[in-house]
Amino acid sequence: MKIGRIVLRQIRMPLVHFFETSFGRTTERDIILVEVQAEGISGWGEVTAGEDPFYNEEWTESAWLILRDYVAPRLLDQAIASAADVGPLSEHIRGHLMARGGLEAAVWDLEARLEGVPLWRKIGGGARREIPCGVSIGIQNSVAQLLDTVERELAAGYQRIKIKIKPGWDVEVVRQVRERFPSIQLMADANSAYTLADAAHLRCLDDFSLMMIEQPLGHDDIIDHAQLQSQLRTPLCLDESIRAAHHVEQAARLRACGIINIKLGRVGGFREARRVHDCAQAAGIPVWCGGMLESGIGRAHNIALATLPNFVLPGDVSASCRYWQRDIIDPAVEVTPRGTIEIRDAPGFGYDLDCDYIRHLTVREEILP
Ligand code: OSB
Ligand code: MG
Repeated sequence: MKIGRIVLRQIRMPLVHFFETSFGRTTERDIILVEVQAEGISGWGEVTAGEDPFYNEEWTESAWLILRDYVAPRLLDQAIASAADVGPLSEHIRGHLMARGGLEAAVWDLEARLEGVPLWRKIGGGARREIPCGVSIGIQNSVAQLLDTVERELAAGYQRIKIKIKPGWDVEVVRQVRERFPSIQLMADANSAYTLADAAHLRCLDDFSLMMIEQPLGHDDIIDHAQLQSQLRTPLCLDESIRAAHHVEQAARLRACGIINIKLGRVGGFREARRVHDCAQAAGIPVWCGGMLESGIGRAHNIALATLPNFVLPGDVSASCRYWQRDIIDPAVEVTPRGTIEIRDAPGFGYDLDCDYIRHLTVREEILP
């Protein structure tokens, strides 16, 4: 396989509803789409970086420069045996995994399309025909609004509810959600808003039978999480801290968490995502697929990833209509009344692209070389 052309596009998409985490509020996404071409066929990937360097160090602008100036030149006109060879071509770059992962995922999609097979098969997935879905609900303007939203998502069939927490929006909010919905699968995500000094406060969350508490401490920490885990009954789940399989080994060795959230972009693409998955499975740690408010392309990649066997818990991959008035894929991602997404058998990531709409949303484009 020889990639002759790479097209970078930045699209701007307003969210149906703002999404607020402990690090800020997002109302509109600026997403980089990566198109790779070979033998007259295109593969597509999505860069999952945010608009600002607040979730991790990457943002849309940094990803654009890294892709254009460092990653794309290494891949263009280079013969590669498989998409698994793409990651190593940019291993000399420190970090910037979301930028690198967007291109890597595009090549996996391309390889699957060239072979006429679904992406889930290409990556070794297919352990299930439908993936279990939960929702991630951001910080709201009031608890009443949050309770209404939880109710609506449960009525739509979603199997578990994740709420975002931060200091000042945590124990009392969780208490009220739990009181109103005593038996639902419930969890909380702090996006690194606490330190070990908050351990006693976080221990209050042990009263609410949460499935897990996600990334309460430092974005790059494992050791403090291990110490906190030893003081909590509720399992911790690591998100930000897991960027590679060796972080899973370290977390398992230290007993820093009971569960891991895998995000395709955060770990730099499918090759590393599979290693993270395999490593967690070997350590007896169940995983689920996280989300980054993706457009349909990233969403479809996530669906393929979540068919690997150890993705046994409901993830954050949900219906397009929760984010977008109109998605860039056709059909949009839909959720069954059972709270699942059914996988598709068409080649590549399995959905058609709405190219007219992508053109309409495009604010920047560059064709390489
Ligand atoms: O921590 O999982 C997170 C969104 C942006 C940044 C970080 C996170 C999230 C989500 C949203 O929780 C998941 C989604 O619905 O795509
Ligand atoms: Mg998270």
